[in-house]
Amino acid sequence: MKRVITFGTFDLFHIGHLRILERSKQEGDYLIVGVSSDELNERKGKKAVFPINERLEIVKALKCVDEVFIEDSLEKKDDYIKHFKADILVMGDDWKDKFNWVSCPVKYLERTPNISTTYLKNSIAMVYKD
Ligand code: C2G
Repeated sequence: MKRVITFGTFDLFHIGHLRILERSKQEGDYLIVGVSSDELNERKGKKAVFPINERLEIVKALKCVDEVFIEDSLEKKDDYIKHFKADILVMGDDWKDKFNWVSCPVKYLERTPNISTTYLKNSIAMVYKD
């Protein structure tokens, strides 16, 4: 059984998130997803709208996802890979070559165009400004 691992914040869950998780699952048989903690987001200079327990619950409920955990640190990627015995790491290509140092093969998948959490936040702010 091939075990796939991927990571993300998955805030304001959208179609780009769903597609990368479904395509990650297609790389193997069992999909493990690390969801970034609120503290990790803050360190990355981002603030999630939905708190970690809700983002975790949404991702866990998806048919293509087998297991979830909280990602505390970007530097611990290889520890997570070893702990969950992952055979491959899959990330969107906005992270291209950023995680080539890990101990398993890495595949960067093309992002879904024209959608992102930042775009959603800006659209909502514009449409509902009054
Ligand atoms: N994604 C995508 N298409 C989009 C938007 C996002 O394929 N239109 C992918 C990203 O490439 C990433 C995943 O969805 O692989 C999650 O994206 P984010 O929630 O933005 O996660 P990020 O902040 O990049 O956190 O350890 C790495 C981090 O935890 C990743």
